[in-house]
Amino acid sequence: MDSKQNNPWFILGAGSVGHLLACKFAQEQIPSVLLSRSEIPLSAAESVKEVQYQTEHSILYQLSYQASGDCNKINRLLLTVKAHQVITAIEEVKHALHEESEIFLLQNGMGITELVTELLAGIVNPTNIYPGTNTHGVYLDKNKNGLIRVNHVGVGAISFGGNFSIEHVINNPPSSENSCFKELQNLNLNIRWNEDIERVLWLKLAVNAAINPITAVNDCLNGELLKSRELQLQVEKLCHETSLLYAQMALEITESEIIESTFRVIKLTNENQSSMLQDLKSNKVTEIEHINGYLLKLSDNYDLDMNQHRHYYQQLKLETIL
Ligand code: KPL
Repeated sequence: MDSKQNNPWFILGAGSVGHLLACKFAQEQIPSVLLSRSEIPLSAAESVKEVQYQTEHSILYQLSYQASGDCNKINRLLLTVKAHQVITAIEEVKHALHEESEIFLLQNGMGITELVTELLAGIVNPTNIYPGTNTHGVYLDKNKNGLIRVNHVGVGAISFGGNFSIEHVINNPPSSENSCFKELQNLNLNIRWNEDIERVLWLKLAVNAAINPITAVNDCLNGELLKSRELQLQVEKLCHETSLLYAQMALEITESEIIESTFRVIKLTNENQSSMLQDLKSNKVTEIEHINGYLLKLSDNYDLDMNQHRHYYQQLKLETIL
């Protein structure tokens, strides 16, 4: 085995984004392992599975899976679980992490960087924690043979940056020579380094806070938001409220930038089901608390009209109870 085989990328969170990354690693013949959240070692049949990657072409990849409890050393981790699963997910892999482990975060919503930095204090060097965000449109289903199918329906981008939750962060991509970041950039997923990742995350939060609840409540693909004037108005109203909040918080992100970014992501991912719609359809907890709920909590500090956010927040809370 060469050193690459001994140093795979681990992906914790075997949902649509986790599987997209695993397929792209397989395409580049870079070893990666999808971690299942389990104590018990996986059987041979569970450890390697054939998965169909679907764009305009269809390719079969053999992906590797391992139980998180069965993994004893993680050098490079991509955390792709949902925001509300971060605490338990970190608990499950903590034993395998060390000072030099490099951790790449891909959650919707804000506050995750601070949370992971705190959970891993004294275990992982905080400068090795890299917040990030994804705009690729991808969803999972099964093909006619029962294989997992990874539908990559919208080519977006992934941005990572330095850990802004700690002071004096050196905002450079991880380990320049022999860089694991360069390996990520080989994945053909438009993976970039961003000097101001915190701003990118705030902007993405605004985008998710408009696209996700509207598509979830109306049970529609992202692209439907362009086809109906009524839905477009809803998008604009949510973006407007978010911009009022950001102005109060002195974030330099304007309403027109939020609206422009939101419609750009809608166009890029027009055939996608938003992650909130996917969660709702499969009876999973949605990220509403970390997206619109998070904005609503922040707005309590100001005298602001956040009626649209409140409306969607309440609707989605209700949908999850029903
Ligand atoms: O982030 C997404 C999500 O669904 O959570 C987008 C980019 C909007 C794709 O649907």
